[in-house]
Amino acid sequence: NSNSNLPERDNYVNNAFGYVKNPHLDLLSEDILYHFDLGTRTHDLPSMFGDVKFVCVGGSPNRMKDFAIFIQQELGLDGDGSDITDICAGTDRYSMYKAGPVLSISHGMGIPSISIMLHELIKLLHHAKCKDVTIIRIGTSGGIGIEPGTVVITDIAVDAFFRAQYEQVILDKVVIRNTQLDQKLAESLLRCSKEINDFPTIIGHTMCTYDFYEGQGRLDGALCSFSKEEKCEYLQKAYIAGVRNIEMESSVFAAMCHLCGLKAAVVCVTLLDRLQGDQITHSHGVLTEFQRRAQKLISSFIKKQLHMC
Ligand code: R2B
Ligand code: URA
Repeated sequence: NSNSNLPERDNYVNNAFGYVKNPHLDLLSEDILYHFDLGTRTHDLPSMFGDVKFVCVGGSPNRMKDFAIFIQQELGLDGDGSDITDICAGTDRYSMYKAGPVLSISHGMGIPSISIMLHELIKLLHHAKCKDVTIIRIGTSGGIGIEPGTVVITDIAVDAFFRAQYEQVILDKVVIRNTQLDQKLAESLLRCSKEINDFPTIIGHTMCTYDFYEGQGRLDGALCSFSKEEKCEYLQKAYIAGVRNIEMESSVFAAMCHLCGLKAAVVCVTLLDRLQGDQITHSHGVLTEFQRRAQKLISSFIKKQLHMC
């Protein structure tokens, strides 16, 4: 049906040449990673990033800086945190920090923002000749029917109709992409959390939406055309479909990592239970402690992978 506008399944050949799947890239004499303010002519990407084994991404620049400083301490690396500086300081689109084999990058909010970051990140890993990289999104989310502060490890990302797919518009076609995440990685992360035994952690489906308010069935946006009953009915349906949390990046993250052959996980803490309300009412201190939970889990996982514990 190549001439119709009906959705198509992806038909990428999984070529063996690393993470990028784009024959046109080889024709470029220089590749400028515009939103990172990095490039293949201006920067020695293999020497800057060749040792990267873990990439952690999250929405906020400050949170990703804190995470890099935390990882530097946890891994016992040299430095007191003052040497953790923004590699993308030449642009304020994204921030990037490196602590040994761990790269920590902000991606902003929503699918378009993370998608641009992932294109440039995957090319960066390719140019730097990185191998065996694990990528983890550490995020926040709204829970459904679970205690706020619970960490949800995503098995599959679903859309607003609870379908395990991501629709990418390419030229004038809708292409449907798989949003399955690495099952073994999700289970190792869950085991890690059970060992820490400090906060509740579960595996579940994550619903990825295009908006925080109407798109997540909130009654407290600037616009709302549905009743409280309709909202509750929708969230109950989501719960029955296996959805345990809602956020705004997991579907395209899962789809792109899957197509590029990157081992990927999504680990989000829930800031509230959407069956109880829409506003995030916990104090700043409580929310910060919640966000540290996912960071603790990832740090302990990385240490294990590096045979440090
Ligand atoms: C979680 O939190 C942000 C919205 O507050 C969004 O980036 C997401 O996925
Ligand atoms: N992030 C979201 O996308 N939704 C929430 O409810 C909380 C954080």
